[in-house]
Amino acid sequence: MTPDMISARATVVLEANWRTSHTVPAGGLYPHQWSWDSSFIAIGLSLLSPRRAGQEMDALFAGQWRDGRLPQIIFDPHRDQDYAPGAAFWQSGSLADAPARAETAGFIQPPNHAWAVWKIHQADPDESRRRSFLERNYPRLVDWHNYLSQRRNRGASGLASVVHPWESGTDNSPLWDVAMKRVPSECRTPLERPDLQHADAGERPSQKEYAKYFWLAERYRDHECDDVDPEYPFLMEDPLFNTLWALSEYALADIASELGLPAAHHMQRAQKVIAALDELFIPELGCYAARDVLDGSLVPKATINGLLPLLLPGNPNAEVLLETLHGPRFMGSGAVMVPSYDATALDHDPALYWRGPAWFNMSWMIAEALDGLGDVKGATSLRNNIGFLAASHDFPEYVDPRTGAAHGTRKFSWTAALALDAASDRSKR
Ligand code: 9WN
Repeated sequence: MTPDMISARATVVLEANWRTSHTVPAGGLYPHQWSWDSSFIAIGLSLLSPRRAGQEMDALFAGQWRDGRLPQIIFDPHRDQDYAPGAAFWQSGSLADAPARAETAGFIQPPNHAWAVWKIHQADPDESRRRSFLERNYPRLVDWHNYLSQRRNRGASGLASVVHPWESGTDNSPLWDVAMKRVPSECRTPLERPDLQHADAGERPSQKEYAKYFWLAERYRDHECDDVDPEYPFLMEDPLFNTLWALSEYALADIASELGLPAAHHMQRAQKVIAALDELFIPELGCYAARDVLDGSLVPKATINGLLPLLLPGNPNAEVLLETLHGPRFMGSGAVMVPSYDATALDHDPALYWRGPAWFNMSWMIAEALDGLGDVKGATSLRNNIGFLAASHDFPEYVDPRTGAAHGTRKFSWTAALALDAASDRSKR
């Protein structure tokens, strides 16, 4: 399949998933706007139309809260029956810090936004300047990062904590299993699963997991999403979430410099996050772990989250991470894209969501990391697989890492956007 064919097919998906001002991740399964999806999507859109990439980010920031948080989901009021929990569950309008003109979730997602904004600017700096793209987004991004450092430093380590598996973007990753054991499953909200109309139950989190997801969401909402609940049972420091924060903080330094503003404080914050991340590295595991803030324990499971600190420039652990990436637990398992979880683990399941399958955003980020490390051949080979597998299987949500068989929903927007990017030469990287 030629790059032109991949781009043409991906463009059709992105057009179909566009809704006036933003892109839905998938028309059936995910009918609203999701936070970190929009960053990946906007990176792809910037190749088609910088104007549309700008609109995507504007629509997202229209949902930003007064406390700076950028919510996980901005709801489309016309589709509230089609996804759970929705706007009726969150009732964000009743919370003082929530925006008046948008209904949103109270949770957040990984902060890849400043990183994306800087990439979009770099794709066409003249167009970006004409549209004041950086001027508009810089203050919003600063508020967002301030929320992370002021409200989410729950473990006082300098890292941001996630308060729900959904906030990690890797919902049922084995990293959260032990902490989820202390979360009750007696939620009060009826357990509706509209998701199961669009994806096989065997490829989605279980009913028991959902009951716990809802219980946590109720608890967070009923505490006014205030991030100070002393009895809250789930606080985790995720290596991927914090890697993206550090990268985004570096991007804020670039954006500030471009705008002629002071940038040193952004560099310092990035370095602080990176120094704190070092405490999550387990040499014997060959990658980073997640930390349970409530008891300080590290979760020694090899996941894609733990490999992605490879993206951090000058990471002193890069050699060990590369060995793990190329070893039998990940690419050395005969994989065509990077598994989300250790392929040798007894509970690895190549079809079950974040417990084995390969996701396009993750492999795309690994390709970015390999580029950064000078492994152009490795990055190109991964990008070729991303483009081919995406376009030949109707842009699936995730694939079996070894066979490439498609799973989850189809016509998934970030798969299309990142396949588009992978198929482009992006000025020869
Ligand atoms: C909950 C939208 C989102 C992605 C996440 C992915 C999945 C939602 C769900 O879909 O999560 O946020 O209902 O399963 O795990 O990364 O942002 O595409």
